[in-house]
Amino acid sequence: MRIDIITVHPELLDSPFQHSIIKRAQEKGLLQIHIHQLRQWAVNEYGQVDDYQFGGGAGMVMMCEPLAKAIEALSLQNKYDEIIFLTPDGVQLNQQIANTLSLKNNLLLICGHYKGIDERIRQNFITKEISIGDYVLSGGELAAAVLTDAIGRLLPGVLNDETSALSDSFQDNLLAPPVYTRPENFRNWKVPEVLMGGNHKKIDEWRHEQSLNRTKEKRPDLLDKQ
Ligand code: 6GU
Repeated sequence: MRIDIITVHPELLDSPFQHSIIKRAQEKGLLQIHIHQLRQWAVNEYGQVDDYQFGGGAGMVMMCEPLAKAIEALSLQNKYDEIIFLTPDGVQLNQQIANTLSLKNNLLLICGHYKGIDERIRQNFITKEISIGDYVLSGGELAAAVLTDAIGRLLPGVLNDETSALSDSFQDNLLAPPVYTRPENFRNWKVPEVLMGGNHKKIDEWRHEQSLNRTKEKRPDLLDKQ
């Protein structure tokens, strides 16, 4: 999969993709991430990409021309399955959306700033609008990093244990069960006995029950989606 990201703050995306699983995904050739500075397509030599909003009001709006040129230039090189605008008024990201997007080949992510982007870009280029939650961030970059991470780890071959993405919280609308590692006894806090017994049927049953209980307690809303 290839993910292109258009941003006015590429430095915000330097670190998130250079570590851990997403780093490995790129090293294995399973994921290519390309970050593009929107100012390459600025309207003047000062690098201007935003302007005052018509009708008045505080806050700048990202202009049509730089975004249109950026999207068109990149679209000549890659056939995008989706052109995604990260915005707090988009649909809220969940595991189902990440799963669906992980099946695509080419995604273009647009990070907004200031008051947002000119509505005509949304109407004429954007195919999906995604939010990462009901709170406002300074810009779309951190959301783009979240989305890229959520998608990247699902690509076949990225996780060492292929089954482990399937057992994540949310994959079946259940939270994951508790996990333990050595030592078996820490300050007299003990690991549940069933996990030490080696009876895999019992362990699976215990884990499922724990998942259900945990979901009932912390996220009962998920059970309605079963
Ligand atoms: Cl995608 N962008 C911004 N600026 N704020 C957000 C968001 C996105 N998702 C939640 N808050």
